[in-house]
Amino acid sequence: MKKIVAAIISIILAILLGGCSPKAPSVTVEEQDLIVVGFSQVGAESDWRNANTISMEKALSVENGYRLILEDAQQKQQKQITAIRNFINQGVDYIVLAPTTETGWDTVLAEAKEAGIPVIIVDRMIETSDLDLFTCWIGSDFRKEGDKAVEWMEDHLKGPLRIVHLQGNIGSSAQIGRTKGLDAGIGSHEDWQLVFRESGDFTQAKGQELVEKVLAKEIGFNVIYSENDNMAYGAIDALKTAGIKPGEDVTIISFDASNHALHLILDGEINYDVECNPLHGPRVQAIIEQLERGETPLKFTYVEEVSFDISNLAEEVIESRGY
Ligand code: GZL
Repeated sequence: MKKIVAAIISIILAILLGGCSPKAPSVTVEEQDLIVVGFSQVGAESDWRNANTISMEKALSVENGYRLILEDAQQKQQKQITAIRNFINQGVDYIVLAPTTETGWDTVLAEAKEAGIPVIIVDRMIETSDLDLFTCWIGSDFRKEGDKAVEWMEDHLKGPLRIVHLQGNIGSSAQIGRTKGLDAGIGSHEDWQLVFRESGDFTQAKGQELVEKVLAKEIGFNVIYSENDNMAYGAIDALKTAGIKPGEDVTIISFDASNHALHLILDGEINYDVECNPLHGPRVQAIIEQLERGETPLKFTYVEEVSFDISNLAEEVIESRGY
C-alpha cells in the first residue's frame, strides 16, 4: 500500500520538476498492489519453528496478495531489533514479530509506532509498559500448557518422582510458563523432586548433551520434563545410547506435539505431549485483512490447544494435523 503512495509521489515530483519521463518505479505494477509484511522470526531451532515459518510463508504469499520479508534472528533478540529497524526503513505495511524473549522491546516498538507501522506479535508474549506499542498478540497460554502436563503426571505417575527438567530459552514466555507449571506441581507434591534443571535452548543437540551430562553424574531420575519436542528427541537418543528405555524406564513429557513426536508416542517413547500450535499464518492473514478493512482485531487471542498420549492418538489423527 505504502509502495503505491511512494510511486505516485515520485511520478508527480518528476513531472512538476520538469524532468524527463519519470523513472519507472523499481517495483512492477503487480508488486505495487502487494501488502508488504516484515516478519522477524526467532530462528529455525525446532520442528515447531519451521512449521511456524512455513505457515506464515503459505498464508502471506504473493498469490494471496502479500510480499513477505522474512528475517531469521538465530534466536538473538538484537538481530530482531535490527530487522525491525530495517523494516521501518523499507516502509513495510505491517511488522510481525515472533519475540525471542519477553523483555527489551519498548524502544524499537516505539520507533515502529512513530513510523505508523502496525506491529502484530505472534507466539510468545512480550512485557511492555505501553500496550499501545503493538496492535495485537496471538499465541499460546504456556502456563496452561505446563499445568496440563502436571495434571497428566498426577493422574498417571506414582511417586516418588525424580525429575530432570530441560528448559527452553531462558526468558521466553514458553519457558517461563511451562516452568511455572512444573514448579507448581513440584510445590504441591512432597514426593516430586527436581534433580536437574538447565536450558537446552529448544534444540535437539543441547537436549542430548544435557541428558548425557545427567547420566554421567549418575543422578538417578525417572521423569524427563522437556519444554519442547526437539530437546526430547535429543534426550531419547542419550537414553537409548545408555541402554535406558525412553517411555518405559523413564517417563518422557514433552511440548509442541510435532509430527515426529506424535509418532514417538505411538512407538511408546514419549508418554505425553502438550500441543503448542504453530500454524499462525492464516491467523495473521485474517488480522491483517481486518486491519485493511479498518476494523480493530482483539488485543489478545489465545489459540485452542489439545494434548496427546497413547489413549487418544492414532496414525490418522497425526496425519490430519497439518504439522
Ligand atoms: C512455543 C515456541 C517454542 C516451541 C519450541 O510457542 O515459542 O519455541 O515450543 C520453539 O519448539 O523453539
